[in-house]
Amino acid sequence: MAKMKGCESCNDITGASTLDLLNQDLAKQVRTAYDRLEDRGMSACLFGSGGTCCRICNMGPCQIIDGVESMIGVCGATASTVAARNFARIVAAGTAAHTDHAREMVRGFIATAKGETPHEIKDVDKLHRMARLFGVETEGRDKNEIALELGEKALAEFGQQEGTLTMLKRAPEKQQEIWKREGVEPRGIDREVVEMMHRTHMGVDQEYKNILKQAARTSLADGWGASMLSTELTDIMFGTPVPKRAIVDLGVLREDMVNVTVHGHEPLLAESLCLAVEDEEIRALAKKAGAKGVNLAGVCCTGNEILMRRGVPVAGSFIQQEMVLATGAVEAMVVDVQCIMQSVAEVVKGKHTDIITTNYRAKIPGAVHIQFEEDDAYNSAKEILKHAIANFKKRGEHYIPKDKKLDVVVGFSHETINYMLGGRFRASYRPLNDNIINGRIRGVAAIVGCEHYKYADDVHFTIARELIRNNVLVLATGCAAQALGRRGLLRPEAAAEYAGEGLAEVCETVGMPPALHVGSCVDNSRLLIALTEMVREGGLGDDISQLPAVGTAPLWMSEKAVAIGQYFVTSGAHVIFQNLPITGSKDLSKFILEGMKELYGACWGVEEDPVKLAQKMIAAIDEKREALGINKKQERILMDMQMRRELEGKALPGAGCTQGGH
Ligand code: NFS
Repeated sequence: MAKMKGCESCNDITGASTLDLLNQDLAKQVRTAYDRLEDRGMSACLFGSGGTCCRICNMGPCQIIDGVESMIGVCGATASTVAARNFARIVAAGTAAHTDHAREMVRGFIATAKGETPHEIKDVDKLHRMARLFGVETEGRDKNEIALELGEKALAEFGQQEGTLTMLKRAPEKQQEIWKREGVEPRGIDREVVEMMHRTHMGVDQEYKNILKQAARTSLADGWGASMLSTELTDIMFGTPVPKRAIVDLGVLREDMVNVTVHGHEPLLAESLCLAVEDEEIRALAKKAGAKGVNLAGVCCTGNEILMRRGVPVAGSFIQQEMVLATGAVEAMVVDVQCIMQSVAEVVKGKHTDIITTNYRAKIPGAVHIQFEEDDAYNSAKEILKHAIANFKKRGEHYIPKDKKLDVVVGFSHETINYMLGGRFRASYRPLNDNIINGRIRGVAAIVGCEHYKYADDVHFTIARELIRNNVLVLATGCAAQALGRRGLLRPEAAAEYAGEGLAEVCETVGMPPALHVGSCVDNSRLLIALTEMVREGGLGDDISQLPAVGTAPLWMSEKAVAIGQYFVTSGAHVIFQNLPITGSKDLSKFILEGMKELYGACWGVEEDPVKLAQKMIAAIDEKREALGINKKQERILMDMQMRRELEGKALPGAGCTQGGH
């Protein structure tokens, strides 16, 4: 295994446990993405990085140089057209991934309502709220009956051809007006992706702003459509997350148990595995194999889903998937869809570990395929676990990092944030808004998305530390949230260690960390709702673009991250990435980095240096504070006893107790 960037101390991107593992001989033999990056020995293609490599027809591929007459496409396509088409296709692909995930969740939700899965409708309050939104009658009806009708209406939104998506109605009115004015209200979820692919086919839409208009519409079909449907229906089915303590660390693997890691995205599989590990037959089989039981641990966003809802520990994020296997202590890595490196099958060669693919849509050479049958979910899950148990006795040389287990507090759904600051009986965002207005909290920043291998620094941590130090409350999702967890920012104690005075005061009083884990990538839709609630609460403007709120997905790797960034921008929130594949066109860059603001009230930003990126986020927040007239240097009002008592009455439910495990 190649030396990782920045791994001289624990000041690295993967945490102390990974460094411990990397120092072991067995890990040194494993080849990871770091090695492959090094072996490639060439820098990334400039045309690809700049967005100006066109391969959508067979007259090319054409490499375009902006402003050079002889270097336009064979068809005449200019740099702005090609870069816009490529950017838009990234948004479409990211949206498609969230859409297919969401569709499976809605289908699972319908099957659950029909009693065809081992799951049940758990959050009846949310079921009723969603039913009202979708015009489903709730009076005198059984929860499964309501869920069935809701599920069918939700499923219809994927193939809908006319009208607009129901969830758009949840947005601030002004946002809805902007979308109507700009003609970007999505009609149906699938329709927008298909139209985006058509319009970027050879010889169709060749005006970059018009292409980007459809990209905006497609992204809204993701954020306010697919992703939001997935989050809400998954919450109804598996429970809306509430704060709980858990562990994010490679060291969660167990010496004395069958280790099964669940990697991917759709929680139907992971939730079924969570039920099946408790099965009598499975327990007995594990015992017979000499193990105390089956230890489930998450990887990537599936990890986030069961971490948030069940407190199941997370072994590693995207960047650590190969390292989890390098321990030699995993009996099976069970995967479904998205963010699974093909190399995992290579890493386990010669080891007792099996990679088990479970979804007909995602197979990997060298993996064992056991189809997860949704209509027989429990037995499918048991079959997968039996396969893993059979490997336990074959476990050979292995190493599990010890004593470095990092505690986190997770489970900050948008409802939790509501209760947390507003109290159980007066749930509201008022205290958050008040603390922003009085300056204790400067603003809110979302740190979301992936990780990758290109940067030496601990980018997520560096950005978060800078924000927190400057009294900006951080909301994190996806692998970024896990990265912050590994570096200790998801503990309530981190407020005293890292936060500025005002933010620390609020965090300490409520008992919350200065960075809140809000969920998986699909759960970025929770942030849209949180922003909407802040607008609705009043005092911070009448649309999302006026809020002192900003987002980043610095280490974006997947196309999904760009779709997410685009739906935030189209919803009025400024978003800064470390890079975007648009630099090959001046016009397109100008439009994305400035012009979009005129249309949606927000635009993209790019900054490679993490500290400068954080400072730009703070500057964007200050600009909003200035416009709202709340940026005046306020005399510091220290909380008196009365104020403290009021907030303490709203102390975070569960944050102080241990609810980890399953
Ligand atoms: Ni998001 Fe999740 Fe991680 Fe990136 Fe991949 S797991 S859905 S895409 S890498 S955050």
